[in-house]
This record gives sequence, C-alpha cells and structure tokens, in this order.
Amino acid sequence: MAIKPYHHPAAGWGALKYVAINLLKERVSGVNYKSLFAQNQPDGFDCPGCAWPDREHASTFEFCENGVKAVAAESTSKRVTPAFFAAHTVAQLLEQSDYELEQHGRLTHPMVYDAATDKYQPIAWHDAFQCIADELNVLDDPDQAAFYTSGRASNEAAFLYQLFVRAYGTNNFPDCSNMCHEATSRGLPGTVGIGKGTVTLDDFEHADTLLIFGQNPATNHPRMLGELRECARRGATIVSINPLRERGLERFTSPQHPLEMLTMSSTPISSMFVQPRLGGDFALIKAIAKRLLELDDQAVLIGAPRLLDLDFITAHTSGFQAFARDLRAERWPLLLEEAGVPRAQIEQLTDIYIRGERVIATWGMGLTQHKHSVPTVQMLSNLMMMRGQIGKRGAGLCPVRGHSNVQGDRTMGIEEQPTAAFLDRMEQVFGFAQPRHHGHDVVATIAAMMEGKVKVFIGLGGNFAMATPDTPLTFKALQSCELTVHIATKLNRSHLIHGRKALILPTLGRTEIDVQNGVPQGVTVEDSMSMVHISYGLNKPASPELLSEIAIVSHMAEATLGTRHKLAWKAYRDDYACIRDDIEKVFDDFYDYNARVAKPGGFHLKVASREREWMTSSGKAQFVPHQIDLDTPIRRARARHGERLLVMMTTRSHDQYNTTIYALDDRYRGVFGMRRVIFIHQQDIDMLGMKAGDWVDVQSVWEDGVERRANGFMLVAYDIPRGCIGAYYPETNPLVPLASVADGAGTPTSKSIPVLLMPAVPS
Ligand SMILES: Nc1nc2c(c(=O)[nH]1)N[C@H]1C(S)=C(S)[C@@H](COP(=O)(O)OP(=O)(O)OC[C@H]3O[C@@H](n4cnc5c(=O)[nH]c(N)nc54)[C@H](O)[C@@H]3O)O[C@H]1N2
Ligand SMILES: Nc1nc2c(c(=O)[nH]1)N[C@H]1C(S)=C(S)[C@@H](COP(=O)(O)OP(=O)(O)OC[C@H]3O[C@@H](n4cnc5c(=O)[nH]c(N)nc54)[C@H](O)[C@@H]3O)O[C@H]1N2
Ligand SMILES: [Mo]
Repeated sequence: MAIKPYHHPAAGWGALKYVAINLLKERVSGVNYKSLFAQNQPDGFDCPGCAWPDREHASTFEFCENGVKAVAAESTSKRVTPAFFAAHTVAQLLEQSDYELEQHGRLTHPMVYDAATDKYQPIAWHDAFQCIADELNVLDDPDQAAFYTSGRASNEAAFLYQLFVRAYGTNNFPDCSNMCHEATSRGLPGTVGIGKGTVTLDDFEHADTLLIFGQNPATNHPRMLGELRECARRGATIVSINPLRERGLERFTSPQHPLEMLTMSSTPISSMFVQPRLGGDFALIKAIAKRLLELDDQAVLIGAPRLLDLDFITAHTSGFQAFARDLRAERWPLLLEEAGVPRAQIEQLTDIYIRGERVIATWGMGLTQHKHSVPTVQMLSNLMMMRGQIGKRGAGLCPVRGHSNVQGDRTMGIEEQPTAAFLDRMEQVFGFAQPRHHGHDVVATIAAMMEGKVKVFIGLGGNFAMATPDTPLTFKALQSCELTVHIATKLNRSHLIHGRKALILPTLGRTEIDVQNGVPQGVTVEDSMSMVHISYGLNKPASPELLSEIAIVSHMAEATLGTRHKLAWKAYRDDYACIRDDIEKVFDDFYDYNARVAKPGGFHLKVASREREWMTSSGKAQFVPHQIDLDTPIRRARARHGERLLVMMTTRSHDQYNTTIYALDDRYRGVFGMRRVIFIHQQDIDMLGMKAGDWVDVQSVWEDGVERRANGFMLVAYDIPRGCIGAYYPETNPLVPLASVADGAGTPTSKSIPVLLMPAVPS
C-alpha cells in the first residue's frame, strides 16, 4: 500500500508496462493474443471497454489500456466450474472481496441455488428456462417482474429482450443507463429534441475549442485522449472542468506514436484547469452564459460585432427572451458561491468560449450524477445555443457514454418510459398489444422489491447489487425476491445476494465466436457518436456449455410465452440477420440494416439535432431557464453541521471497470495497492484535526433517520476544492441514500453525497 504522486504523462510506457507485467504474463496465460489486436477492426469485435467511437478507417491496431484490460478479463483461462461451486457455500463466497470474486474467472455452466446446502448446483438449460417461465407465469401481474440490462448487451440481444418483456406485459426495464447518462437522455430532448450527442469524430478534427466537463478519459476513455492529442497539436484550446485536477488530462504520451514513446516526450492536453465544487458546474455554466450576455450588451452599446449568434437564435430557437431575462436577474454572488470558481477565472473561460469558432463540449459522470443534473445538461445546451455551437462542423454536444452499447440498448427500446409512437409501431409490426403504462427504473425497482411489489429480477449482464445505491437496503430488496436470475460472464456479488430461488446463466462474451447453425454470427452496437457497426468474436468460447445472450433470451421467451404470441424466436436465434430485419421494421433509421452494417465502419444513425432539425414540441431548439435550488438536502445538512459537512463524489480508479476490480492501483492519482482512500483538501484534514494517512469512518447525512456508514478509509491530501471529497465506488455505495436522485432523471446522486468524517473506530 502506498501513496505516490504521479508525475508522468498519461498512457505511454506506464500503460504498456501495466499490460505487459500484470496481464499478459501473469493473469491471462490463455488469452488469444490475436484478439487483442482485433478490437475495433472492421472484421474484429467491438471493444467491450467503452463507448468511445473508432475512426471508420481503423485499420491499424489502436493500443488502449482499458480495451486490453477488458478483453483480457474476458479471455482469462480461469474457470468457475460446477466443481468450484461444489467447493464453496454462498456464505463462504460472500466473505471474499469483489476483487477476489472477479479473479475466479469465467462461468461455465448454468447453475441453480440449493438452499439445503447453500450452494449453487448445475442445472440443465431447459430446466433453467422452465424455472423462469414457471415463476413469471404465477405472478399476479407482469409488473411484479423487473428486467435489468447492463450496457454491454448487443442491439440484437436488447431488441429481443424488450420484445419478450413487452410480450410478457411490462415496461419494467431498469438499466445501467438509469445510473449513468440518464440526465443526458432526459435533459437534451427538452432543449435540442433528442437525447444523444450531436458530434462525430470528424468534428474533433475541426474543433478549435474543447470543454471537457466531469470526465476522466485517461482511465475511462483512453482512445479519447488520442483525439484530444490531435486537437492539442493542431492548436485547439482544451479546458478541463473538474474538481480534481486529473493528471491524465495534463499530458499524454501516445502509444500510437513510436517517436513520442521512444523519446519519452508527451503532448500537453489541457491548457486550463477549472476546479468547480462538486455539483458547481450548473452555476459555472450559468455564470459563463450571464457573462456572455453582459459582454454582448456591451458590444451593442459600443457598436461592436455581436457575441450572440443572432441568426441561429432567431432561425432555430425559441425561448431566448425568457432565458435572457432569467440570466440578467441571476445574482453574481450566488453563482460564484455555488460554482466555487473565482470570477476572474469565469471571465477567462468566457473569453475562451467566445474566441472559439467551433466549440465541442463533452461530459461524463461529473455532470450527470447530481440532484440538478438535468438542469445542468440543459444549461450547457443553452450556453452552446447562445453562440450557435450545435449542428455545425467542428462543434456540438458530446456526452461520452460508458458501456460500449449503452446508447444502442436505449435505441432498441430498453426504456422504462417508452413513447407512444414506439409502442404503436411495435404493435403494428408484431400484432400484439403493448403495455402502455411506464415501468420502473433502477431506483424504483429497488423500492418496489422492498414493498414486495417486484418479486422476480432478471439481469441481462451487470452487477445490480453492487452498482446500485444504498447497498444494505438493495441487498435486502434482492433477497426478498422469489427468483433472481443473472445472465453473466463472470461471477459477481449479485449472484450471491439472491432471491428464494436463483439462477446463474453463463453467456458468451463479445470477444467469443458465436456459431449458430454452423454459421458465425455477428452482433451490432451503437457507439457514443451514433455509429452502428458489427462485431464478430474471435476467441474460442470459455466453455462449450455457454449460450449466447440472444439464445438465452429467446429460450426464456419461448418457455414463458408458449404459444401466446407468434414470434419467430427460433428463426431469430438461428440467424441474427432475422433480428436485424425486424429491427428495421420498427425503426426507420435502420433501413437496409443488414446491408449497411456489412460495410466496414458500419453507418451513422441520423441524429436530428446534428442536422439542425429540432424534434421538440415547438419544432425549435428550446432555451430552458433554470434557477439555483436553494433548498437541497446538502444545503440543509450544511446548515446543521457547518464546515464539517463534506460533499463526497464516488468515482472509478484506474484499475477497475465499474464493479469489476481488476487490480488495486489508481496510477494517475498515485494510489497503489489499496482502494479505501478519501481524497481531501489538506485544509479540510486540518479542520478535522487529523493528519494525512489517518483512518476515518464515513457517515452520510440524510433525513430519514437511517444510519448509513462505510468504515475504514485513509485520508489522502489531494488537489480538490475545500468541502469536497472523493472516494471509489462501489465501496461507497452504502452511503448513497436510495431516495437521493437527480430530479427528472432518477439517477442516484453518486457524485454529491453529504457526509461527515469521524476517526475510525478500530474494529
Ligand atoms: N477503465 C474503465 N473504463 C470505463 C469505466 C470503468 O469503470 N473503468 N466505466 C465505463 C462507464 S459505464 C462509464 S459511465 C464511463 C465513466 O467515465 P467518467 O465519466 O470519466 O466517470 P468517473 O470515473 O465516475 O469520473 C468522473 C470524473 O468526473 C469528475 N467529477 C466528479 N464530480 C464532478 C462535478 O461535480 N463536476 C465536474 N465537472 N466533475 C466532476 C471526477 O473527478 C472524475 O474525473 O467510463 C466507462 N469506461
Ligand atoms: N456510487 C456509484 N455508483 C455507480 C456509479 C458511480 O459512478 N458511482 N456509476 C454507475 C454507472 S455509470 C454504471 S454504467 C453502473 C454499472 O452497472 P452494471 O453495468 O450493472 O455493472 P458492471 O460492473 O459494468 O457489470 C459487470 C458484470 O457484468 C457481467 N458481464 C460482463 N460482460 C458481459 C457480457 O458480455 N454479457 C453479460 N450478460 N454479462 C457481462 C459480468 O458478470 C460482470 O461481473 O454503475 C453505476 N453505479
Ligand atoms: Mo456508465
């Protein structure tokens, strides 16, 4: 265990060394090395690492540490076999850490829980499907079941899953997106009409200014750094807006550029770092908008060129007057206090924004996991609309998604609030009535389980128990279910926190060859920039028993629905092209689907806002004013506890993929061999009367009388604003109250939890 500040550029030799030492030699002796080079190639597989797109002409291997880790984790030679389960009770497995559970390797056989022995035992696939069907068919109401999706599921699997679930009769589709970019998906339709980003990679080649909000790309989207490198070398201005000064956004050595590697040189990435308080982005963005309006007023007075893009505002938007009125009325002191950024820096940032002819704003979890995330995303679109920075080359909105197909899953109908138009179309194509009332998202699903209203949980991938908030409560919720089912590649804690009956159904990963009827099948995904492409696995499946997600979903559907609906489940699983044929019938934008994905690079799905078509009720892009919320749980908690009240963000370390812990280091933040740390300002450590290296317990401050604690974290002095602290997820999820969600999106507020720190009680 050590804390050693990192002074090198991101990526470079550090990344190569990690891969060489930790992965290739020791952990994944069985990996098909070829597969590491086939990621994101026209004839290879889509990297399961993240949703950052690839250059269409990707023909050379792009080295990405994240991608290598994801592929290696899936290609491990270790196996979780029936013998493994026979040797461990569930109670014994629960003693192991998430890191240890991950290390056991790939699941090989369908397993069913046996309460008498507290062990999982093998079950025949047919019996597993029958068990699911029996449980689903005895429920009083289809709404008593919930169907979770994690964002690795392919378009085809997701489409079949929603078809099955809607035929069964519910819209209960909690998905990982509910915890991720939901604020983007709910916020953007109100301003620009569609909940997706407006840029493609081509725009990165033309942008002169990039604003990076709340993202840590060196860890989470390393290939994005390659794009930022090119932008920086062209002279574009890159501003990093993040309470943490992320080392990975300072300098970057590109593994793609041998000279840079050999000379150990690097490219500076961000030219300016702005460090708002946690959740301060809303006020910061609004402050920039206000400053811009003030400068435009001055320009009018002196007869200088206008700073607002009046042509755009007039031709394309509605609501500007009301928005401007609200900006003028907003108080500077409140904006400054809330943003936590000095006025001089806000002015500097406004100047940078105004100088930009072509500006891209990107954002990640730093914007989307707060109470006011929907207003924040909308304020950012307002700001971009003021200067017409949407729907032109080199400019636009760029939410950077996480899971490699999380955007595609939503496109395919994994949506607890489906539109009437979509359901009408489903009804037309498939000829049966669709459930019309909205279903449960993640948080509502947990609440419904607690109330006994959801009794069956089926998870298509993911790790529901660990990814969700309020861990002890979520555990109880899952344990109160009649049946829990997990379709998974690797063992995780969700499989151990089970209902009265429980199944683990092992499936093929994206890197594996999926042969149906003697023909290798491809599946398609949509990346963060709406490019749809096909992916073919290359590795031998981890076990001959594995079924593809598509096969599992179609068998569950057949067993459950019987002859109730005439759906072509067998044809779908025999030839995935048949699924795409039906997807095309439901979504016009997928015309000629099979032909178009067969082309290298695939195709771009139309995003109306990118073309300045506004799918809002007014038919125009909409300015939406928002005020600072003065009555929040955090403000109330601060009123009670004063400066001892700290706001905590939960984030990812370098060596984890969401709930999967690959290793215990966070290289760029200088943390080695440990995860239970708290990043905190030195003056806050002093304020607490403690020292860096001291151990603390954390307690959240919420208003329901429930004690939420996470114990045993070491204080690490860090460059983070006062009053704000950071720690890793999922260890800190017990601190996130289930009811603490983003207004209008339901996303757990994982980046702003009011907490108190106290000296650790030795256990
Ligand atoms: N290696 C790896 N890759 C991944 C993942 C992984 O776990 N590991 N996860 C995938 C998934 S599902 C996702 S969604 C993405 C997540 O990728 P990111 O969006 O980068 O998510 P986080 O690591 O949670 O970090 C968010 C960043 O936001 C900053 N931040 C926190 N609060 C605030 C705030 O209030 N304002 C601002 N401006 N910044 C803030 C943090 O300091 C941190 O730098 O990555 C994907 N890729
Ligand atoms: N406190 C806090 N909580 C958070 C976040 C945060 O920043 N802070 N981030 C949130 C975000 S952005 C997200 S996206 C969620 C992530 O939530 P999830 O998507 O539910 O979690 P993952 O850890 O990505 O899921 C990993 C598991 O998926 C399974 N798996 C992997 N590949 C495949 C596959 O190809 N098929 C199938 N069927 N299974 C597979 C493996 O069994 C693995 O153990 O967590 C959220 N939770
Ligand atoms: Mo995510």
